Amino acid sequence: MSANLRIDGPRLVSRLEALSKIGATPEGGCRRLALSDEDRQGRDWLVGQMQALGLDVKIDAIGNVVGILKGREEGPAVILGSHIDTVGTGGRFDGALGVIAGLEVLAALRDAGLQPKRDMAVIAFTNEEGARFHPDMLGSYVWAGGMSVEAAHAEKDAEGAVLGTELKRIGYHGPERPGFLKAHSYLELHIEQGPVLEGEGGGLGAVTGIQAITWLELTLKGRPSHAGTTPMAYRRDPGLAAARINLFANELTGKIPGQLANSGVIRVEPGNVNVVPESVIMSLDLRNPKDALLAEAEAAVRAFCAELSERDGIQISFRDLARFPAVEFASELIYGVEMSAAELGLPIRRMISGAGHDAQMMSRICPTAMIFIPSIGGLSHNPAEFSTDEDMVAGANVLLSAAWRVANN
Ligand code: HGY
Ligand code: MN
Ligand code: MN
Repeated sequence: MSANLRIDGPRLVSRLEALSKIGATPEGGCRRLALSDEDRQGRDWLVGQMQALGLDVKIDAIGNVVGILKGREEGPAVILGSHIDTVGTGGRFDGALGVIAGLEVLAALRDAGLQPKRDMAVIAFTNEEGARFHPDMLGSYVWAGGMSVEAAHAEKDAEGAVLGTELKRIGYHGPERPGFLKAHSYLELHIEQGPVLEGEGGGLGAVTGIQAITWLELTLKGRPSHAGTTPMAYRRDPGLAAARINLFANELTGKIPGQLANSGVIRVEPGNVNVVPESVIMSLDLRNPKDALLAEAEAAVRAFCAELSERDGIQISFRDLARFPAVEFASELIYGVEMSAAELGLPIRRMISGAGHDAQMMSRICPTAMIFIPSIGGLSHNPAEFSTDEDMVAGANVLLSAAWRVANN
């Protein structure tokens, strides 16, 4: 990379602030659930930024927003990206940083009058969070050929809204085929979302891969009855069963190395104080760096549920919401990220990602790597999520350097 090529730090920070205003929450975070009006506003803003930069803007059939900078030669593109949708209690940085930094890399090249050998692009993938529609990383999963557009369009949210209908409603059912732009490589800048980097006094992360993830939806059916007159022995209480399952999954995390588990969704019907519930719908988010150990944890949960169902007379059914194996990133790209950090005099250390990312999908179709910056307090999926301007600029400069290298090799 020409030695003094850098991103424009104030422009990066001001673009992030501008996007943060869209779907801003009173607690200081962002709420841009996938395909919501706030997501549409964010997309509209991004398309405007891409057009102002002179990028060739394309929208595909799952709503991925792509801005392309033509290279000198025809061929696969170096793709930068992430997502702009958030969870319900989202922060300002998760996803947004990677899209804004990708935009900034292309702007910096434009400012310097540099045209890469290869095409380069920045993508905002649809529904990375999976907070509204399942699975998570849906837009990049479809882009990578893991799920058909038809199946993705048929997905419904908890209120029964259909993904394809919502996509058309917000005007982002685009004409391009997902994956229309052949990928030479993919790089993603993201906040760490955990406490590791900050705990080590800061510095960047050269991400070597992402752990395996399984999301299950359990439907528990019991028998609604009066909370005051029904003797305990006569009750078939799915609310109690849900609590037992949640506790069982939690206890597994102390028995299976690296195992994580939580239940983020618990919907009780009819949800009246004085009714022993009729049914409960609950989620289980199970993760482990090792596929085999995650499979062991899931098998243990299923066996526990079978026993509980038999003993307590509760019907239990399962539905997969997401199921993605652990991935390892491309060693040559990881090394390139480390080299770029070294050239810039920035400390960096290797680590895997606890969170899922679009890079998990892109690594199915091209060499992929990620760069992390520290999350203050290790917080994310929380309005108080915070990273410093200095770390954002450092991460974006490493992204620029690593991307420029692969766009010209
Ligand atoms: O759930 C995840 O790991 C990501 O934030 N979608
Ligand atoms: Mn993210
Ligand atoms: Mn997230």
